[in-house]
Amino acid sequence: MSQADVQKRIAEIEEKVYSGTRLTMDDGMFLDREVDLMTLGRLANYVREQKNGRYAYYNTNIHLNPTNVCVYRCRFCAFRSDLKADKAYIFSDDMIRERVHEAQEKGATEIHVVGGLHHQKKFDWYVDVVRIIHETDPEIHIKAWTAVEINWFSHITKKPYDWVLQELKDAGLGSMPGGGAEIFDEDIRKQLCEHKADSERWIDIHGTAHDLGIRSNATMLYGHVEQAEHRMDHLLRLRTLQDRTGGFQTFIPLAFHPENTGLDHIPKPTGQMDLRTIAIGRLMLDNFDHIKAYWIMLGESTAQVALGFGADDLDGTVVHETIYHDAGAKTPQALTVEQLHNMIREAGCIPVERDTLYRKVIRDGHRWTVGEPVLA
Ligand code: V47
Ligand code: SF4
Repeated sequence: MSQADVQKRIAEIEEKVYSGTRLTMDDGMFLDREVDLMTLGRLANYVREQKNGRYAYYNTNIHLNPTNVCVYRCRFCAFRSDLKADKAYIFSDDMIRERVHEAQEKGATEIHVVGGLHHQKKFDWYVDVVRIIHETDPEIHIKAWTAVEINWFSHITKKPYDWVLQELKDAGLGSMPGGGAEIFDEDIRKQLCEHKADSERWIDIHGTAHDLGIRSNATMLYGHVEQAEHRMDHLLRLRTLQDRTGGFQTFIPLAFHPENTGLDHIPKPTGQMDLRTIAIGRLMLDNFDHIKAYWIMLGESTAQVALGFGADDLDGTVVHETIYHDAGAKTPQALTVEQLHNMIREAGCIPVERDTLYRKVIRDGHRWTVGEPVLA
């Protein structure tokens, strides 16, 4: 493409972005392959400001990975363990209660629960994890179990997804995290995680959850063996489901961390790629309210800069993260609210503490309540 043609095409896309016209697969491919980072950032920041003004959200949360024992062997995963390996662990009921007490002490509004698929545990154990948290603190929002886990529960109980999800909802489940999406393209998925829930199942489970009133997040694992067309296909499949249900809250691009994985010959994605992926996500997912720059995975510096490239959310204080730290993340295990505020203010944004459902959190000493959703 000549330089003049590139400029003409950028002008067409700019026109679409400023008039709120949906971008096509071709537009997305052009953005990914031809357009420089600063142009992507300018356009993505325009959309970000239309949707969220200068607000930048964070939440006060804590992680719980109840077991690392997993039947699957995803090539990108450094977290999983075989049952008999030294690093294998499983939380007892009391350890779960202790984690909830720690969350309460820290004023957390959310507990984020994902883990391995422990083949010796029955579905009741996974339901009990949710039930124990809910009984220990009925106020804390439980964001638990990815679509891969829901698919496993359906497999071991031989019950449909809506039954599994309703059981979990009745036990106290509030919403679902966005993990397990990886890359939807079937060939790439086969190379990464051949046996676990395929993309059709992942999409079906999130659609079923949305129909039951369970909101969820969506992720995309990038920077491994995928190419631009696979990322674009992934984004468009998410956009299609969101058109039908409106149940996704946020999109979280996840940068591949190679250390201790079966793909450790692949270098980590660069800062350019991180920011480009955030910006393209913001531009293509016109029906998503939020784009999350997960600081644990991006690092504080890139996450802060991402607030000017389409992202409006940093995730949270995140105590006890293991999935990324097992895979070589050099970020701290937790950030204080003051550190998050400073990061956000320095980026020229206004910090807003949100709950899992993006409602404003109002604090009075150690107590908290939620207000209305905050959208510009
Ligand atoms: O499904 C695992 C990814 C996911 C690696 O919904 C890796 O708010 C990069 O989904 N390098 C789990 N990625 C984490 C997740 C998540 C995280 C934060 C917030 C939310 C949310 C969801 O982590 C897995 C997989 O896609 N993952 N190993 C790795 N080495
Ligand atoms: Fe198991 Fe999840 Fe790791 Fe895959 S990514 S091996 S499903 S823990």
